[in-house]
Parts: sequence; C-alpha cells; structure tokens
Amino acid sequence: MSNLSADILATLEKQAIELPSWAFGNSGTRFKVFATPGTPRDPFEKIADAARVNELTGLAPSVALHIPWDLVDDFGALRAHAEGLGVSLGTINSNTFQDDDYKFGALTHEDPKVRQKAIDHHFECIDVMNATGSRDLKIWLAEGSNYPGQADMRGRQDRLHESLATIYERLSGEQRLVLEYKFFEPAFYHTDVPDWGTSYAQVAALGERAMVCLDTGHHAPGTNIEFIVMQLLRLGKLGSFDFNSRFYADDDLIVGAADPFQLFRILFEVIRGGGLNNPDVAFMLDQCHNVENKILGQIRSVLNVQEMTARALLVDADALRDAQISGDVLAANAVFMDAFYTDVRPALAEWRESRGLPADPMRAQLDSDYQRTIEADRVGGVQAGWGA
Ligand code: PSV
Ligand code: MN
Repeated sequence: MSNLSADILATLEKQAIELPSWAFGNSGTRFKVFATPGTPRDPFEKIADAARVNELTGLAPSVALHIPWDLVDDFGALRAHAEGLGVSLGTINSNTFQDDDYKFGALTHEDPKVRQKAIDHHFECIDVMNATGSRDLKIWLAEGSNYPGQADMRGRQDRLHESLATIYERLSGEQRLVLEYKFFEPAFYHTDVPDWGTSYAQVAALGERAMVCLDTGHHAPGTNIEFIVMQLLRLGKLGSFDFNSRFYADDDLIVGAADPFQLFRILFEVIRGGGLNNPDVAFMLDQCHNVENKILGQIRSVLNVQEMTARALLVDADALRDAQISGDVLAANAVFMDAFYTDVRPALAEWRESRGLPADPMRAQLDSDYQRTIEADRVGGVQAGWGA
C-alpha cells in the first residue's frame, strides 16, 4: 500500500527542477580537474545529457545556461535542439568572475569603464534570454576584498545599486533579475552581497521583478536556512534556489547528500509558505560532479529533492498546528519527525512505473547504452569545463 495519497502524488507530478548545464562538464577543485570519458564538448551535448535526466525521472524539464561557458553562434538552434529533446532553456547565469579586469570588482568597481564592461556583459545575457525565451537573469558576484581598509564598502554598495538598476531597466516583459548571495569566497574579508539581507535590500530597491536567489551552500555552518526560506517567501522575494549540499564551504555536492534532514526542513518551509509548484520560485541545482558520474549524479540529485518533498508533504499540518497551539513541544516535534522518517522510496518507484517512467532511474541509466554511446561518440575536441 502506497503511503503517498492521490493529493500528494498530484502535487509531486507538477514538480520541476532545473539542471545546470555546467554539472555535465568537467569540474574539480583548485587542485585538480579530472577529465572523464563521454563528457560533453559543447552546450548541445550538455543539453542532451540534461534531457536524458529528464527522460528517466520526469523531473527536470529545463536547463540553466552560464554565459560565456555556453555561448553558441545560434541560440535559436540551441533552443530548437533542447525543445526537440523535450526540455527548455531556463535561467541565464552571468559570469563576472573569470576576467582579469574584474580583479577588484565588476558591478562595484571604482572604474566606470570596468563597471560598464560588466553591465554590457549582462546586456549580452539579456540578448541571450530574448533568443532562448528564458525568464530569469541570475547574478552572482565574486566581489569583495581581502583586507580591512582595502575597499570602500559603502561606496561599493552604492555603485552596486546603480549598476543593478541599469541592468534591471534593460529587462522586458516577464523577465526577472535574481541576485544570489554568498557569505565568502573568493573574497575572504568582506563580500559585497554576502547574505540574504543585502540581496533583499538591493533587489527591493529595484522593483517587483527583482528577487533573491538562495544557494543552499552559501551560508555559514549552523545557519538556519529554512528560516531564511520562510522569511523570503513571507516577503514575496524568494525568486529561486540553487540546490546543492556542503560539509565545509561551498562544496557544490549532491543536494541532500550531507544533510537530508536540512533539505526536508527547507522543503517543509517551501510548502508551508506556498513556494512549491509556484512559478515565482525556480528550483535549480547548482552542483559539480568532480569524482562521480555526472548524469547519475544529476539523477540522484533530482530524486533526492523529490523524496524529501514527498516526506515534507507527509507532515500532518493539522496535528502539527494543534500541538503548536497547545504548547506540546514534543508532540509537535514528533509529528515533524514522523514524516521525516517515512520511507517514500517504494511508493515513488511504484508511482513512477504507473507513469511510464523507470521505477529506478539510476538502474535504468546504468543498464542502458547511453553512457557507452557517449563515451564512444564524444572523442576528439575539447571537453567542457569551467577551468576551476
Ligand atoms: C557561486 O559559488 C555559484 O554558486 C554561482 O551560482 C555561480 O554562478 C556558480 O556557483 C558557478 O558554479
Ligand atoms: Mn549558486
């Protein structure tokens, strides 16, 4: 007997998780990037692998791109390629962290010429969005300083506002700007957008179509991330997630790997705050698979999100509320934990089969010829990667 009701299954059926194109390229640490057989050599091959994840899981109908890593001559052709494989092109990520000119900042730089160069890069990203039909421009800034006194932190906030306002003005229709925060790295003393409060203050000053992006790996150890989720949903400013998991810093490991309970708690607040299957909130992965198979790593990731969503949907909201109102601390906690400890994997496997999907997408990929075929076909050329 399935422990997932028809209502829960109907909710899960609508779940959509966006895959990052860069998860399919080579990645690593600053010590070593390992090449792997079959790694895509261009954005077309990355999208084919992403579409494979969607084909086996039914969970990943769109792919986020990073510019310039995913620059192609013809974005119309890339879009047609994606659509032909049953996926769409999603969020466009800008990149102002790999150019010598940005050593001391991009959108916050003291030199107006450097700021203009960074703004022009974002205009280029908006041109890409117009061609791909993407809604969101996601901005993460590697800007900050390493030593006290090095930078005028106040002046940089002001310049950041001006630059973001210029970019925001360029968006049209339904397009949105989402601003990601990260507490440190690559700067180690101060970061210009280190936390949700700064991101919120900056996007609130822009307008309705500017939102915050929450990357789960971008917080100090011990941070109550689900509180931030709750607050941003309450304020109507949670634009997107970058899901991944961390043991130490910004590890970009498989979501739910380090702390499944944290993922459960986050998804509970998403559901509580009306963020699930809400078009205003994009659920993306931002991960790298340095030592594991990349396609399997992405399959595992979307399944982890699905499993924890199913468990969070099992929380008996009425019983929880009764216990909260009556001050029954342990009963409230028990309601919460009962849902977390429920194994939903057999029910999800059965449900997948009923929808024509493999009961076990990981096994289906392993048993298929897909990996062997790409390893045989993708020889020659340069494997994709972001040169970490
Ligand atoms: C920064 O650490 C980040 O989370 C941003 O989202 C970047 O675009 C991405 O990682 C690159 O992997
Ligand atoms: Mn991120």
